Amino acid sequence: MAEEDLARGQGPLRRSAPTKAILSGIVVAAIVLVSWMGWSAAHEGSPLPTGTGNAGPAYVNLSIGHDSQDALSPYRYVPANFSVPAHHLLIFVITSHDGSYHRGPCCYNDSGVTGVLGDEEYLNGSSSGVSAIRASHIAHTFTSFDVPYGLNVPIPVASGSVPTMVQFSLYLNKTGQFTWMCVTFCPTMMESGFMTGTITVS
Ligand SMILES: [Cu+2]
Repeated sequence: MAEEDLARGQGPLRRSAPTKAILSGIVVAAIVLVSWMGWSAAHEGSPLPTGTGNAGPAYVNLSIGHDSQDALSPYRYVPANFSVPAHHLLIFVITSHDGSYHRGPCCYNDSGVTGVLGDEEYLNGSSSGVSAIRASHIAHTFTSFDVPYGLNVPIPVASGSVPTMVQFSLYLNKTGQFTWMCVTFCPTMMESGFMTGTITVS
């Protein structure tokens, strides 16, 4: 066999090493990518109702009475269970369509805004906050005795067909699962998935 043929014959063998290295590299990269995607999915938890990227504040949009066809809708937060990032400015926006007053003879002072930045809530896009809602104007509350600093945000009664929009901000810096609830005597008070649920902070 001519030297040239030998060289040609060995050619593919000589080229196989870098080809294998490239293929191995591609396989390793694919495994790393797939693993990373799996890890990301596993660490995402339930998605926020809406949110921004990690750089900005995270928005949590909750609504009450969102479905006019559902008789229990005025007595249900949607979603009731959700996840938020820890160590992040959280901006909650609760839109309530419930026009009825439910406070009743509740044992808890649900009028004051506590446990949120400035201890104030902002109504209907106003830039001035309020620190309490008159008891006779409360439809529901968003309350947690469970989060590190306690939390109480009264949701005023909506007027007619115009929903009430309540905005407040806070940080939740302890990870884990925390229970929130509505402490007014509304028809589904303390019912899981309606007027109580879980905030997962991770
Ligand atoms: Cu309620």
